[in-house]
Amino acid sequence: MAVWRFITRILPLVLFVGAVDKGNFKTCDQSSFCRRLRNISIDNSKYVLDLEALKVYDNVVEAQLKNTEADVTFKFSLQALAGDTFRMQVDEIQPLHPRYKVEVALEKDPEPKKIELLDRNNEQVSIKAGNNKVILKSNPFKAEFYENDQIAAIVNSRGLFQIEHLREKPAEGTEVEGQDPGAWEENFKSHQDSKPRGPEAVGVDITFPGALRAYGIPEHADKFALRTTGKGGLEPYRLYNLDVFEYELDSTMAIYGSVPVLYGHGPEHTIGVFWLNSAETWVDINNSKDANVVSSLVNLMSGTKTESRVDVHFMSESGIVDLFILMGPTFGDAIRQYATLTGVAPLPQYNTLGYHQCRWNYNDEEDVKMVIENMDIHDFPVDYIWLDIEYTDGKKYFTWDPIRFPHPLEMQANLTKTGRRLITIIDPHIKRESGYFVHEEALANGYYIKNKDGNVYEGWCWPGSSSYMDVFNPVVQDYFADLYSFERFKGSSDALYIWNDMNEPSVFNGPEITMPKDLLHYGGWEHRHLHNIHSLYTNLITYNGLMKRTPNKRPFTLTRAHFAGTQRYAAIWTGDNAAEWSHLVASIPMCLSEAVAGISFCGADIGGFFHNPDQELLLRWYQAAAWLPFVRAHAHIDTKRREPYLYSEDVQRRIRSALRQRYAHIPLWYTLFWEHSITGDPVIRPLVYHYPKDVNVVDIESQLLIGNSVMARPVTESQATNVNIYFPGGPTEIWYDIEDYRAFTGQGNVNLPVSLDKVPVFYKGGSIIPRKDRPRRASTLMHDDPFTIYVALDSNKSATGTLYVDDYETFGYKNKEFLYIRFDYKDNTLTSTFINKDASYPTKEWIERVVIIGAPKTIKHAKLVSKGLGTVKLETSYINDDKALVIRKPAVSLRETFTISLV
Ligand code: NBV
Repeated sequence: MAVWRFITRILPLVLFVGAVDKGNFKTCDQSSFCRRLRNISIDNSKYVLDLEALKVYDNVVEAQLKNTEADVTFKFSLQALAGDTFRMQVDEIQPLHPRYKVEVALEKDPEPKKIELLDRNNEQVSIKAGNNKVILKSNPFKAEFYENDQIAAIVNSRGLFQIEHLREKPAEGTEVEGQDPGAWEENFKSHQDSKPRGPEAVGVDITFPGALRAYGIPEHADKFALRTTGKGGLEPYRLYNLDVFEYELDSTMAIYGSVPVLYGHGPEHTIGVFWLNSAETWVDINNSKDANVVSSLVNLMSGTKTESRVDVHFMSESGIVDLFILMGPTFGDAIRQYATLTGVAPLPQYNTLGYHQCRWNYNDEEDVKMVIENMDIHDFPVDYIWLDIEYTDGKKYFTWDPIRFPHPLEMQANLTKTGRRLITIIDPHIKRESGYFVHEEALANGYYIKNKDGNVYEGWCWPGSSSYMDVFNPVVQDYFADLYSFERFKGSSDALYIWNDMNEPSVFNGPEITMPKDLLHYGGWEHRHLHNIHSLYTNLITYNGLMKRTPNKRPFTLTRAHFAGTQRYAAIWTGDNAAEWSHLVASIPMCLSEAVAGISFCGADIGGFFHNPDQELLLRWYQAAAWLPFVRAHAHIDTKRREPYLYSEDVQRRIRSALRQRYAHIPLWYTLFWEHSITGDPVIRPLVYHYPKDVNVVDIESQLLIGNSVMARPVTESQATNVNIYFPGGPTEIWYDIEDYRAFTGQGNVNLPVSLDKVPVFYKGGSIIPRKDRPRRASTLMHDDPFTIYVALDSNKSATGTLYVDDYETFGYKNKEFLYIRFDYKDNTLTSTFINKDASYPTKEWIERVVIIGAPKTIKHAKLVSKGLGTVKLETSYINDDKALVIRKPAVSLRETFTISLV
């Protein structure tokens, strides 16, 4: 019976290949709380801040906030935090039930900052913290945030603030005037949500005066710049971690991840808001540029020029109001302020930045061996091979299929011999099968999530009937983490890392393919309160498990679902995309949105997960993916095999060259990941990040910056013969094509011809880029390889850059075992210095070559001076029509500082 149900009801759903079935997912109008909050009338706020009793302490302002309509009083606090951030919280004074406060997303308790009272009267109170000022207005309540006396953000500007107090359920049959029919019970398709606590939604609106665009709130398969939503128009952006089969592009629908941070950006400043809430959330955006035609006409006729602004409205089903205002003033500052709160990605192993070969599924040990052998025969670099769900014994995680994978340890040892590693999938559903040790232990110890009636919850997923560990329970967290130990996960070795899929969590027969909201978790919380942080706990557990298993190796986990703070534990990918050009296009804005939301380690399935890409699409996908942080090819079980060696010589050559470009630049990626781990700076960046005053870049999402030195404009159009590229930075900025060193000077659009071999990528004049140009089969075999240092000169004939090296896999760097080097080029001389003078690492790496792009044309030779080598004359020669000068064999070790002067 169960099998029959699976075949008839669930399988078609899962293997459904076509457009997304939108009917499986709610619209705002089908969700009672979204309906309620979206219906609040504008400019009619009922909230009043009691200024009389307001108290200003060292770091916090405390007051009471009254909903005058409902006659309920709340506690309000505004805290100033280190790093130009404010935190506004509103909670009930004595709630009927406690309201959920998200803790796990924050890395640590934020550090407070001193507040100064500037002024107070009956209508408003002004305070100051650093360069920022806040004016709290009483009636109606508003909070205005000023950055250096310039208005930057206004909370409750349009009066949409709301916190629904918890209340007793009205007796059966009592009509409550104006109450939404779904307030105490809600149905969606065949699912009923019992909503025992009734209405408990929270919402807030924020206006960014002067802003041109808003960015952030991933994950959506949408544009990088957020679009205007609104009644009768686009649905609000939804944040609710969901497994959406064949998700639709250009859509505000929720998909796998939810990161509730958003930036209002204008030429004057970029201000962020982080809405810390783990419940289902919807966000309306209103950009003044999209104001209706009538108001534009009125403005035109009356000659008034309304200032640009962006209004946003966050609406969540439950929780407290917990809003951080990141005062910038630059985009970089705001992102760093966000990183101070939610943390950064720890330095990954070098090899994780290489190429990952995945497919659902590699069939058996022989298949794995053959794939790697073929990659070697055809000279494709690869660092990781991945196993999807079929490696398990009947979808029982932490086991191996005894027929297809009888010798997992031997398989891993063989991979390690060639410098490769393995990644296996671990999903959160646990097969309910007697004799399966994980299920038996979880059942016996009460580790599973419960139904609303207190019994163990059963859902349907890959293994059929499944239950799910309550990852919110600290005891379960320890237990689950321990499953990653060698003793528990038999057949695993330290060459094995983890892929956490389906952790939204995906439940095939649940409402919206996830868990019912009234399930019960540890501490009595309903699933509705925590849904969006479920995956964060699964990742934390995996991270802790791998750390415990192999304490001196940096863990690697890939996760599908994610939330604010995921970057501390895992990399992400954009889930089940499709083999279509439009999905290739979307991979760039999707990863850029994640990067500004703190999650830089992002990539998309190369080739597209569903369907079969043609050769051109596959090739262009490799070329584009080589310039995103995480590079993995992956494909659905029903697709044709598509390992790169299966294609024509021409396609192979081009894919090989794309992957070699990637491998050559891993030192740059690795240095950027190091810098991210120190500063929080994103590894990839939209143009607007570095060129905030240039209004031409606010919508550019086909180009991206890797750090501040490389700009890529992957070809994502079919049969392209040319592409349009915008060169930012003004008339003196120079961008050099990285292949032929052609210089593009001055700001503006250029139409560049492209062949199938061409990937338009540019070094910014003024940058120094470290590369390893010797091709190898895996990045682990490149550890000792020498560097080529590319110096791309700016209009002043100078440049600067950094390089970070260490043992590339352990935590030795925490004991100062690394070299962090700065290169400066000025007055025809390249100099290296150590940034961290107290750090050292006995590296064998050395400098094999220096390429100076845009060098003067009159150089005869070069002279190296270092302590170890003394003074050495070096040969030079010009290449590419004298566009660059090569300095041959400086042969200086990275361990010593040096100067090389052109003579
Ligand atoms: O485990 C199978 C797949 C996996 O290959 C894919 O990458 C995930 O996003 N998984 C989803 C389950 C279902 C796919 C229809």
